[in-house]
Amino acid sequence: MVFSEKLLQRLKDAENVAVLTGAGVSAESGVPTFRDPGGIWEKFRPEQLANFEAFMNDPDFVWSWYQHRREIMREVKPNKGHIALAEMEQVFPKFGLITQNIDNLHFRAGSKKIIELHGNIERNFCMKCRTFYEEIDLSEKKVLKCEKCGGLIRPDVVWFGEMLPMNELRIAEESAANADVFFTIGTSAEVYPAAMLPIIAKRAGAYVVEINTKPTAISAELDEILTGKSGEILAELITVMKSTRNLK
Ligand code: BJW
Ligand code: ZN
Repeated sequence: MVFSEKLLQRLKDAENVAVLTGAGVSAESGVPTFRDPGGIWEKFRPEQLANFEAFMNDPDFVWSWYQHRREIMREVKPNKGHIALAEMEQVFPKFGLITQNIDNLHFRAGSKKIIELHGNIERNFCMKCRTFYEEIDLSEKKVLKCEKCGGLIRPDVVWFGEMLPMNELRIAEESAANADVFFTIGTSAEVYPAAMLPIIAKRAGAYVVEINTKPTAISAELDEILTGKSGEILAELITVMKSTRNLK
């Protein structure tokens, strides 16, 4: 992969780098994406499962779908892309890793500061008394009831029509607005407000780079498009970043 002179210069000078990741970053680990063929949503539209009404209509069905995804996520490992992003945190004085993913793979790759916009699949809470439950037993195929109050337990993820965690969204918007270079990686940029972040960065003067296997809803608005698998591109990019900044 050839990186442009402009990108290399921007990275050499950058103090502040921010990254938005989506499901594509975990694809090379074996986690299905949402909107690609063979993805999680192929049989069901996102709105059919990842929303409050779907859960209330058939909690066991939606719960078993999350259990299935937990099974996949616990079996897979971080890939070269997650590892390169964890290393990038050490390269730049200010680095913001913003993820839409709920799969814990950035954490497992060693990233320390992660802004999780859509929650985390390993956290669950009672909808009635908000007691939190972690490390759910994967053999529980039927929705769990709270030990304290009998309320339904749901995953601590953000469904359609729900607000994103306010603090995380504020930090993400600030990181985007302050970035010298902003990467949007492995996301179709179809889901808002996350898809606004690269645009916020662009309007505030950042050099905005997309890494994806194919064009997205916002490609035309960005500065540079790197087409290919994010694990491969990020592994090359971190090597170049370290050498341009004289790091080992
Ligand atoms: C690779 C690769 C490789 C593959 N290497 N790349 C403004 C305008 C229009 C609508 C709205 C708006 N503001 C809000 C809305 C409504 C809605 C929305 O955005 N709808 C759109 C669909 C139009 N947003 C919301 O409801 C949000 N809440 C909100 O805004 O609250 C305020 C509000 C409330 C009520 C009314 C109005 C406002 C909440 C959104 C929550 C999204 N939740 C999900 C589920 C999380 C839990 C779970 O996982 O079960 O989050 S949906 C799903 O999509 C998940 C993802 O994080 C999210 C984004 O998907 P992502 O990561 O981009 O994956 P894919 O599959 O789409 O793309 C993968 C990409 O990777 C592809 O491009 C591939 O090419 C690429 N790829 N292999 C590199 N190896
Ligand atoms: Zn409870």
